[in-house]
Amino acid sequence: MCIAACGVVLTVDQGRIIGIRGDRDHPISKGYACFKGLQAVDAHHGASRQLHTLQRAADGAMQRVGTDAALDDIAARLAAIIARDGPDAVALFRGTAAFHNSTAFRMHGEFLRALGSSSLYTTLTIDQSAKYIAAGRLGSWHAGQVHVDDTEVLLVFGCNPLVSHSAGGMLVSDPTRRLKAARARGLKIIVVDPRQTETAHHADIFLQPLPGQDHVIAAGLLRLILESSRHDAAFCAQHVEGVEALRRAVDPFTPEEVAKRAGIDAGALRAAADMFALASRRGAVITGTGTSMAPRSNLAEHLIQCLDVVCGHFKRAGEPMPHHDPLQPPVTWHADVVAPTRPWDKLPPSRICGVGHLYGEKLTATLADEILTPGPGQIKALIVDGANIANSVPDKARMLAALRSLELLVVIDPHLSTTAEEAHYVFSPKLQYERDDLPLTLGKSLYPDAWTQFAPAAIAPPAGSDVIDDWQVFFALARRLGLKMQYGGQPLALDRLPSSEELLALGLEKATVTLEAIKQSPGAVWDRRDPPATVQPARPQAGRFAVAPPDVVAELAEVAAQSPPEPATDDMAKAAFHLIVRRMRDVNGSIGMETESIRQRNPYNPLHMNPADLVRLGLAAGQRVHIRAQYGEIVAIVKLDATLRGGVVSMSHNWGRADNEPASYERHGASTNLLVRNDRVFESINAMPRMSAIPVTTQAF
Ligand SMILES: Nc1nc2c(c(=O)[nH]1)N[C@H]1C(S)=C(S)[C@@H](COP(=O)(O)OP(=O)(O)OC[C@H]3O[C@@H](n4cnc5c(=O)[nH]c(N)nc54)[C@H](O)[C@@H]3O)O[C@H]1N2
Ligand SMILES: Nc1nc2c(c(=O)[nH]1)N[C@H]1C(S)=C(S)[C@@H](COP(=O)(O)OP(=O)(O)OC[C@H]3O[C@@H](n4cnc5c(=O)[nH]c(N)nc54)[C@H](O)[C@@H]3O)O[C@H]1N2
Ligand SMILES: [Mo]
Repeated sequence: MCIAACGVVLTVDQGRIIGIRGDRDHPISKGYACFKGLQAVDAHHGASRQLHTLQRAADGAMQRVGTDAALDDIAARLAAIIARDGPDAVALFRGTAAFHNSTAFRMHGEFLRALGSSSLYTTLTIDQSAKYIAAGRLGSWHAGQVHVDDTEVLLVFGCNPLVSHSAGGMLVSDPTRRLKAARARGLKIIVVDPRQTETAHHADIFLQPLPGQDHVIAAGLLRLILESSRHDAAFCAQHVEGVEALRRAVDPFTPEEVAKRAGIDAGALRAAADMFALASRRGAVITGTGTSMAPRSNLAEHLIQCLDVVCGHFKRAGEPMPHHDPLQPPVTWHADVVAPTRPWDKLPPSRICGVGHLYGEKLTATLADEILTPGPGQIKALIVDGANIANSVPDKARMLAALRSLELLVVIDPHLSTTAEEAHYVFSPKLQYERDDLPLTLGKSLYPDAWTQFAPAAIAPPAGSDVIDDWQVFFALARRLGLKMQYGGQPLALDRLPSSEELLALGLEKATVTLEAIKQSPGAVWDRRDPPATVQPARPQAGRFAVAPPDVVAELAEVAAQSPPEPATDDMAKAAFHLIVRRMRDVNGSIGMETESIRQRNPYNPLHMNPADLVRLGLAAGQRVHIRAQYGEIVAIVKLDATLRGGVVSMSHNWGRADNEPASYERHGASTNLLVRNDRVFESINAMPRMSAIPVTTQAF
């Protein structure tokens, strides 16, 4: 249910899961599993699960319908839309739950290709898409970063892997034990976060800035490192373009200037630069949603990645590589730069904002407007798999209006989510232990050591239910539409329903192992090379990092020219805060919210506030407050959180229902995406809205 993919052992009795525990023999998670993953009994057998195919009746109520009848009608409507408006009018949204489902994941692309539609949207473009922009502008190191087990210093910006299990390739499963072990062998940690997070508790240096200042802090760190020549000059000479231009661009960001803007101590900034650059030649930066969701996220991500670049913090020739991901084609890794490609420079702009598409996906922040704006390319039908976009996409009011205006909305979801409630049809999918699956793989391994494991269906779906595999919806529509489908590079016959296992096997066309071989081993499978593969020398045609491209330099100059806002003093300003993002330990987005045992511990999403702020405003924990932003307003219950910087409040996302009535807050929570507008504050290129560091006021209800 989350990227960590911890190994578990199920106890099954008469077709029901009756127990679940961490798998002690699993090479990565070693018995570790967290609370949310251990709620499989309730998730699979609980009362909140939707077991039938549903259709919205004329009066708006959801009623049961036969799965085949639903598919017949959907196919007929899709055919009419395509004939009238072209295939791009049919869009698909892939959400978190579908990222954790290999057959669905693969089928999405094949289905859209067969339709001829380029309208693929996923959560990636409202997540850490700044990382794609940074790689496209700066370039990337072919052999990758130094892993947490080998590095001497970690610099963490806006990421809390001890709760999120989500520092890809670094700290995923069992993060606390792994971090403690690394600390015991001497790892130094620097954390930059407005909240003293679980991760920050292990930090040697903790900077607690105002949110939305990561670009300023990174510029300041770069200045300190370059000014004192503590960068890796030899590495830069060989692999980096624009160091002098970068030096000039960060010059205005003196420690005192950064301290003033970001609200941190200049001495602590100096100490962080010393620790990151001087004390170590082996280090790594980690960023997360905190940096990617605040304004100027693309600039921040670029400058933070530049810290690794100027210090030459990468795997060098001759160093061992981690195990190869057996699901990926074999790769020889080199100690050189994959040149920046800036693919968006060659693309037409989106008709809404930002670019037309990014690495094969359209931008999710533009989805509502692509549905609402008439003209060529307007989306008329949308299939949503494993996402709750009514809650998760910024600017909820506009997203809801868009969903309601669609000619056809089809949702695949085990719950009547806020999104499913708006749908014309809802299909009920098999859950994780009812389907055959392989762990997620996105090109590069998400795990510090690559592994894979066949997870066979452990139980059958509930008797009498209509539950189907997600991929079957697309397969069945393709058959009805008479499409020519491919799967795993081969034509896929549509006259015979394949098994999921067949599809998994077909999907491994680039893997170094067959599904049969993976199945031979009941546990996790490694592609062990003995001796392990090592990083090969740079290739003659290798690229160079571009640390100071003109658009980055121009944006930095714009920032330098803006004077930081004066601290406000009036009464209203006392109630003024920055609202920042945070993950809740017990749910993954909204996955788990409907599960009874999880709900009991987390009935709603509280607003976290620092005790001193509460006293200052005369508020108390447990009290209801209005949260007002420039573009919207919600209600929440206050929870004490002494780890927050004063003046900063935080609240988790993807809660709330369509009506967002204050009266139902204790049952459904409130939606922070009502406070975000996607047509006002967004980044260039990727149209990333301002989802963190949102100015708000809070007042007693
Ligand atoms: N339990 C649980 N795990 C999850 C998820 C979940 O919902 N629950 N969601 C999954 C998903 S989809 C994702 S993308 C990952 C995300 O994983 P992370 O990025 O690690 O997410 P968070 O734990 O919210 O950490 C973000 C941090 O950024 C800080 N922050 C906020 N604004 C700023 C800022 O402007 N600057 C800086 N420097 N910091 C800031 C917050 O205080 C917070 O500590 O987690 C995944 N894992
Ligand atoms: N304001 C704000 N908005 C955010 C964020 C934020 O930090 N702040 N974070 C963003 C990020 S990083 C992400 S990744 C997105 C997440 O956005 P989404 O992926 O849209 O959100 P989830 O809430 O994870 O919704 C997952 C849905 O999948 C359903 N589901 C659960 N299990 C299964 C299954 O086995 N199969 C299928 N088919 N469905 C299943 C659940 O019932 C739920 O409705 O939200 C983004 N939105
Ligand atoms: Mo995410």
